[in-house]
Amino acid sequence: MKSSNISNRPIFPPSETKKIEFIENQDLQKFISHYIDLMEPSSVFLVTDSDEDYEFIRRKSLEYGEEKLLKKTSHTYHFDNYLDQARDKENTKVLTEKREKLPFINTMERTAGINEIESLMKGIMKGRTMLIGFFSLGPKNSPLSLKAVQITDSYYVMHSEMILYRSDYEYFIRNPETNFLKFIHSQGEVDSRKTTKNIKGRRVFFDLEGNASLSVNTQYAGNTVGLKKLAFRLTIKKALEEGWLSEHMFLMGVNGKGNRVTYFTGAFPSACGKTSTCMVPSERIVGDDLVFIKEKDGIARAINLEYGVFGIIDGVNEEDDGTIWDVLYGNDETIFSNVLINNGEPYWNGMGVSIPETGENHSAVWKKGNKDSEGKDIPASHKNARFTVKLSSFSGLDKAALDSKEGVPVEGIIFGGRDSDTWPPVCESLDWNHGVINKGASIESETTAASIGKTGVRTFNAMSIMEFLSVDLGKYLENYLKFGVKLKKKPLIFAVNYFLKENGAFLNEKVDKAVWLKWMEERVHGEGEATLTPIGYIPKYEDLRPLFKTVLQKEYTKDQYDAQFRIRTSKLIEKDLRIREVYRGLTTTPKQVLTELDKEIARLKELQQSHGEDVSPFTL
Ligand code: SPV
Ligand code: MN
Repeated sequence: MKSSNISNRPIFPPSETKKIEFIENQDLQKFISHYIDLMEPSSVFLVTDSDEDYEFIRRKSLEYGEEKLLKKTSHTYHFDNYLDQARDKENTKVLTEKREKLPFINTMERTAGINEIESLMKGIMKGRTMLIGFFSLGPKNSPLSLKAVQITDSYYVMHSEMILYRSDYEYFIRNPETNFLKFIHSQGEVDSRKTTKNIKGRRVFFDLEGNASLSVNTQYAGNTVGLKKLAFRLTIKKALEEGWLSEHMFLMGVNGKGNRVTYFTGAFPSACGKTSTCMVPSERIVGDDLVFIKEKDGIARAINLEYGVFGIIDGVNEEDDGTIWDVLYGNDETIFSNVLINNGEPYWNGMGVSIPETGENHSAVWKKGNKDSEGKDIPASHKNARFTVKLSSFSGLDKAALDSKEGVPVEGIIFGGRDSDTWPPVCESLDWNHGVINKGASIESETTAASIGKTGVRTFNAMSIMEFLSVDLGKYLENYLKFGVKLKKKPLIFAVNYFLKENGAFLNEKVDKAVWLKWMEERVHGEGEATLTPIGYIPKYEDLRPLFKTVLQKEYTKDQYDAQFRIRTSKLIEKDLRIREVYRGLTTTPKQVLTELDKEIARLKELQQSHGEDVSPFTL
């Protein structure tokens, strides 16, 4: 039955009528109808998987002015409003039935939330075209993937989504019963630069019940591109209900002995080395931000949900980030957002070349020394300026793993933090529970002087998921612990810390992570020795020295090893106590959490008594 009554509406041009008639999904028809009635667009455009539709969106974004061409015509740039440069925590809310209190989460009663945001959306698309995109979150035809529909009136948002995800209109035609995630977005009224005007009306709401996210009066991709962090809130809940993991993690292959490839996932808070780890030039990148991990036949298998990278550009320079640099200076399609534009070229802070003192940036026409309304210096590019590219632009891409329908087996999980005085550079947990609790659930990230005015302020960020959490943290951890029980072969869990300091100076170089990856890869295969400490296993000097030689052509000294791998007992006990305090305050904390933390504290105290405060790894 071709039952498309919505296609009779006058706002459907004949071309679009055909496209919608091919899809017989009743839920989809109702969904689209509802938002056409609410937002009152003057026209509708359905984005199929065709090259023509891709080109249409890209061209319209330029014509309308949300993006502009750079000198290299495969490159475009986009600005978000000066006040719309990042995720908006305050106006991001999870809608729950009875305004159920969820620790760490900004919740709101569902009906009130929907009424509030729908009243902001009323008639908001008048005179505009509603764009409707159909996507696969994960590889097409994979049992691990989910489907999603994005409604937006922003060509830039749709264009970004088409770079970052797989268009899958075909699937909706072939499977009329498909369940799908729903994303509804409007950028609202825009100014002459085509940036959102009504920032006060910005809202990002999650309707977990309705499997939907609604966002309005914003353009920043983290608030608008549905399949990215909006879907994440919905899939965290789904994973909890169904017993798998939806995580804020990269996915990469590490090349080992012979032709062995070992897959790792990794969760790090932002600016802690996540992107640069999965893009270490000698290894294989699969994805840099979001994975699903599911159990099959006792093995944990992971897919990258994305097809592209929405990466931080600040500080990307040729020496430290050769892989990204090559992409940004290549010819592939790229959107630069919130960077400085001068004479058709993009510039950003920390790029390692001199930056022009004038141009156009997120504050409009810019000159060095310009101040904002609060009297603060406006930087050439925003700290959260980004690049949007397809993963296929990266030379180190593991294409087979990216497209794998079954996902790749996860053999190691890495948790990273930013700690000047606790965790050593790399450490293997004692077992699954110890890794989940004392590594993942204990991540802290130190703020830098630049962002807060005071260094060393540690922010608790379990699994680097706290800003995206949509479920009770205790239940989330319980699911993680239970997931391990299902596995015949549990991935080893590691913690890394690239930010250890002594007398104010970093103890490691950025490139050292390449060595830690090789060590972890060997450990997965039972190779290499390790020293048992109260916090887990650390590498032996004799194993690291040859690795530094072969991987980095560096001489690694005993003194360096000694300084980097000391067990700083008091600092570690203080950290465990801080984490213990957080979990003690939650009613749903699984009992293993406090037990595991207590056991580690006891082991550290014992070591402190026998070996003193600051313990050299050579004495263990
Ligand atoms: C992050 O900040 O973790 C990102 C970018 O990946 S955003 O889309 O804003 O979440
Ligand atoms: Mn992220």
